[in-house]
Amino acid sequence: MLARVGRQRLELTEVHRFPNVPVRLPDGLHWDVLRLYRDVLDGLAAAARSNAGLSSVGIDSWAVDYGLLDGDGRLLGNPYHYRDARTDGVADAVHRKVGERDLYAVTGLQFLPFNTIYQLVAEGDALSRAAHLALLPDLMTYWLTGSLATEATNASTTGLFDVRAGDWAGDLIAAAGMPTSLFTPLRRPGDVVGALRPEVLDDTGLPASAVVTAVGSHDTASAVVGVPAADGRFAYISCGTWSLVGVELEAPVLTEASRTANFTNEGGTDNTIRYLRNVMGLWLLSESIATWRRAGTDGVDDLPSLLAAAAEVPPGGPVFDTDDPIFLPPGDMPARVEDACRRAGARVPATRPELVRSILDSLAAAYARTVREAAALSGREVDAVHLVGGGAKNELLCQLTADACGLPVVAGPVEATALGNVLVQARSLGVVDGDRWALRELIRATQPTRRYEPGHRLSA
Ligand code: LRH
Repeated sequence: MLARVGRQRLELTEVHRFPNVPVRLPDGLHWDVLRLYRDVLDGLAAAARSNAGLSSVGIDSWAVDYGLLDGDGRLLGNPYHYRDARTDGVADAVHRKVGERDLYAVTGLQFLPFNTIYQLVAEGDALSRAAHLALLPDLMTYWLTGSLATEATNASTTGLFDVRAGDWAGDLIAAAGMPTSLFTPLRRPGDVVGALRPEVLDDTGLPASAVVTAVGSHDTASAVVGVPAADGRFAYISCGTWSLVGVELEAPVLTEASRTANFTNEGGTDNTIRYLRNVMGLWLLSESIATWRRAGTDGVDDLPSLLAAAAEVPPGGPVFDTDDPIFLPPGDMPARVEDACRRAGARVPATRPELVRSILDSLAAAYARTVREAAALSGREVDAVHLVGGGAKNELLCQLTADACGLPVVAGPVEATALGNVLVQARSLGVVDGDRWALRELIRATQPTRRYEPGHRLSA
């Protein structure tokens, strides 16, 4: 995404889009990380072609995943995908060494079986060959600049970060049996990382004056900056593959009630806390469509028609628990949804539109439950829900969410993550100034949103 930013100006242009296709190898499910880096370079080259004066680059991605580097900075093996099964059962072994209560008291992190701490333990001997851990956006930053460090918002998703100190949790790292030397110094959103390597300038045509600037490199941290709220009385749903549902706080909530409700305290930009839960998200829908595509079913790539048909399905249909971990791995999603409906004692969806509607109804119910819990556990009053990310394009989901929450839903921007990313860069460069509310005001003034009131019918 190429951005042009000024005090009254915020424009995004998509210059390069590429698929991120995981690869199944004999040893498990991996990201194709060199392909991703190649596409990052191609994207930067496209940006350079459309703007000769490009001044800064900021990188964000999904959380928790990493590459391991040796002492010379060489990548040891291809990074694993967090949906790989190698972490099955690992958490129990870790919790026998460090109890869940103790983990939560330090990290404030929700339990997800793929948190970095469990993935690192699953590495076994491979870990002893590694000198450094590089979370994926930090790996890209390292390849672009030669500078290796860990951006703090993403570090907060590892399960090895002390949320109150805002630093690596040394005692916990030692208790989990890992060398502290694996973890590189932290950088914060807004820090200038440095210039691009000469090979990168060659490959992309970017000017030597361009720098890489640290942003909220956890995509959700950037997305929350990109929420166009005017005051703190909002909940957000950052809605893409995952739906991250919660509120923004000034301090973590580390109570036992919060732990048992599995709420997370992830680090935000400007020393905020993203108090949220992971809801399974549009993965349920995208993996259903992928399953139908693999089976050669006609018409499954026409999402607008599928959603229009789902909107015609009468309300009150089957609802299931979207948080069931059976939905995590890739594979036959419709079969798992049908099974979950059966186990919930609900009718099994009989058609594709019914199955899509069941997914959206179930997600909306999960969003409403999570917004209510986030407000209750944090004491934060919420009078609007901001739904940002790709899901903001899904009118049916937005309306069902407003209905289920009993609150207005403000949908958009779709590109909240990119907007949050570039605004933190622009502030670091002195192009804009002010706190996160000033950044959000610029988003409100420049980006369209759509408001959904509870109880309204969608017009065709
Ligand atoms: C969303 C996200 C989420 C993490 C998951 C791995 O893209 O970063 O916040 O929990 O991916």
